[in-house]
Amino acid sequence: MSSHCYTRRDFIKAAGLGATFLAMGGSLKRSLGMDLINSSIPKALGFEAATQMSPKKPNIVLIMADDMGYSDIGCYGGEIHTPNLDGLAAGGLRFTQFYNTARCCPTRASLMTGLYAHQTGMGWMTAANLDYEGYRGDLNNKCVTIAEVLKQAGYSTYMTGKWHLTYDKYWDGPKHSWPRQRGFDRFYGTIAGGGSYFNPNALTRDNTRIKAPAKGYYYTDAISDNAVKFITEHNRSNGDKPFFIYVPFTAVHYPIVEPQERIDKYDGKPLTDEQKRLAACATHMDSVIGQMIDALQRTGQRENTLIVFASDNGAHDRHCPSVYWEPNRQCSGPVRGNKPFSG
Ligand SMILES: [Ca+2]
Repeated sequence: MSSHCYTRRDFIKAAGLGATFLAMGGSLKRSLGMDLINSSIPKALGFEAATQMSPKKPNIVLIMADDMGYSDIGCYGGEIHTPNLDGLAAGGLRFTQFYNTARCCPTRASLMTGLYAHQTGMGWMTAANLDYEGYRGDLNNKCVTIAEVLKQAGYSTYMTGKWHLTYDKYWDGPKHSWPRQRGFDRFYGTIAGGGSYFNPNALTRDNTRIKAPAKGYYYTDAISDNAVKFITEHNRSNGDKPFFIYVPFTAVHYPIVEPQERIDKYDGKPLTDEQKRLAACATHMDSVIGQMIDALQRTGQRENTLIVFASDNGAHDRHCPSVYWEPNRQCSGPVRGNKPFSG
């Protein structure tokens, strides 16, 4: 577990400094002097190593959970078994503040564009077009996504998982706001929001609607399997290029239906049945994140890859068990904080 704690502002300053330094090929170091470059924060973020070891741009893996409170996972003190995320935290940085827009779609719009959600047309959810520019329920063409920007910087761009930035009536209609049209070279996942883990809504490969296999399918596994596939195939055919992969899971969004053997592993713990399902769902996600890390290791890309993990918003209050309930305060069981509505 990291012994350092940095604010978001520290991170942005250091990241900007490191990225700028990389882009300037060392001239910044000469012009700014050694002390600034050698401060502890850039070192902790790995930028010093990156600047000294390789001019190659780092790969970026952006993983996101859905409706998971930040203190659920082990490295933040949660009861849920998340050894792979704990391992990443032990070798990286944990942040103690995180700002989001409280619901899926606006948060994802801001994450993808760096803008206020209203500037992207996603002031609310994809469920409705309210006839205001800020509330179209559809990612507009006045913004660029991080995938579009990174493509211009020479990155291959991949996405597996939940998009949720396309107006719900466009699932089978115009594709202008689908991932392939917004900067991603390859896509596997759901255009829509949450749904069944066994038969997800609007399951799509690139621009083609597909059906989940009737048996043996589980969305969390499929998201990871396709991430591993993209990472492996990238290494085989585009290994000289850096890549960006965005992996937004639907775990632990309700309705949580986990294989019983995974739930049974929480028998004997002081958890309600619903908490056990949530815990099993999060542990399942953690285990397939481990498979993605293994793929990076196996292909020799682990050391040149920045891995970021976040949750899109606080936990949903339907997970609130009575044992944790405090009057006049919404609560999420082993989770602190929650979003006010579903999304
Ligand atoms: Ca969410």
